Amino acid sequence: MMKHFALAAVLTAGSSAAWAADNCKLEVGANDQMQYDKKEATVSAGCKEITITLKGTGKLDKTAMGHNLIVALEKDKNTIVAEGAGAGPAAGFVKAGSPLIVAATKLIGGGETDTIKFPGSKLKAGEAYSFFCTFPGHFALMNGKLTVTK
Ligand SMILES: [Cu+2]
Repeated sequence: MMKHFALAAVLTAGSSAAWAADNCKLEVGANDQMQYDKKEATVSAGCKEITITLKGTGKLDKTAMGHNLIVALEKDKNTIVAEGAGAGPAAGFVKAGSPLIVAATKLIGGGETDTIKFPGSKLKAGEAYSFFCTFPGHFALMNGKLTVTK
């Protein structure tokens, strides 16, 4: 009983701004087994800036087991993956200037990190977004659901 009361007090005390701030930063690890360490994540369109950090937690070089992280609408995923394959390794498997891409990290290998920042206003709350890797053959395993709240 005391426990429930204490939790309710904490929830009430935490301002909505504090909760929203929690959804402005996202960190995702990517390993040598072609996996992200998250299958879903939530960010808020109300964030002034959303920061996403991709960490290569494996050991392999990016030419063998490179990873990136693209944020886009779920419905555009297949197109972006195909365009990325066409762009090739020198472009990090991302078609430069693609209007379908909300944000994209560079291609990294094990031990490397890349951080991207973009305004939350680039996302629409309630739409179906995804985060995924465009290294050839990876996106079937390396994709997650990105929920966007207000
Ligand atoms: Cu990958």
